[in-house]
Amino acid sequence: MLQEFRKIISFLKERKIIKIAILLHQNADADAIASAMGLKELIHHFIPSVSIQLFASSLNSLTGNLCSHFKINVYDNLIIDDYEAFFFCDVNNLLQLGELILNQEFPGDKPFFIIDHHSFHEFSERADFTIIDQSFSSASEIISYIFYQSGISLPKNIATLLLAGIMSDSRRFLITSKHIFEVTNFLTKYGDYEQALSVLATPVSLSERVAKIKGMQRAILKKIDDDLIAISHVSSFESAVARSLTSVGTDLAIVVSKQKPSQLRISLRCKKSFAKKHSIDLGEIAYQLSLSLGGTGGGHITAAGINLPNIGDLPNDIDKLKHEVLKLILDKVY
Ligand SMILES: [Mn+2]
Repeated sequence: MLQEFRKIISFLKERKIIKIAILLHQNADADAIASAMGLKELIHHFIPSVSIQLFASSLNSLTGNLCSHFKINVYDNLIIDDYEAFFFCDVNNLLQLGELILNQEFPGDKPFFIIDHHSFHEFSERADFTIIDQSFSSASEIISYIFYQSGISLPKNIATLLLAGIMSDSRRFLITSKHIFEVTNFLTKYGDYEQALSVLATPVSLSERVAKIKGMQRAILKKIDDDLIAISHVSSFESAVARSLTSVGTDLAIVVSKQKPSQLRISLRCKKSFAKKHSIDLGEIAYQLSLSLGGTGGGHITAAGINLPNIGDLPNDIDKLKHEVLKLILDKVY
């Protein structure tokens, strides 16, 4: 990996390239930003005179905080003519760039490189050099591994960012890889682990917290054999409430949200073990129910939602409504 990176550096030096743009996927996440900042630092280590800028068509809400915390500038107005070479970081195709390239010819006659951990895309065959390895849990881990292999020391903020990138994409080490622990250990020599954890914590609004607590208080529990099922109602944040109910131990959580004048949203969450035990797919159940109730619905195996523009024949009284919805869903499960 270090060897491949050295090839890129030699290439940049030979061509006397001094203006580089690092391109990130739309809705850039913590891994995208962190790996790009790490890459920038790495390139600067070998070629101090080069100027490097980060581009993403949009940031996700968490990354906004991350950028202001670490004073990182990410631009959304890329002019290809202004740069001599491009790095794709945490992304390996043009589609994921969103509107960054829009109506511009890419890359023209300019070189570009890809550093990524996502599955293969044929676009990457066009790159001058690639470092693409799906066995790494994040692009941040790839960049950190190059630092680790080369023994280059890291500034504190870069090491902390890379820690945050690794923790974010690995879902706090739920998804691991061959090098993740040695690389993390290496980064903690320079960075601040506690700070990396805290920048990843998303602040939860007061209204969401209130909705969660009310949702818990109003939950009606039903025990069927060893299964614990809960149904509750809130006026908003129904999916967050359903998630909270499963996180405290409910196997299946159903949360209804009645909207004015007669709209109804239903959020469903269940434990993986519950879906497996009953061979169910909540997305499929939501879809089926939405067809019979006259709305839209769908989702995944353990998380789904139903949206009814009109409550129709369902009871208006909230308690009766909850019982009716519970019955409809349980009929699909048992
Ligand atoms: Mn990533």
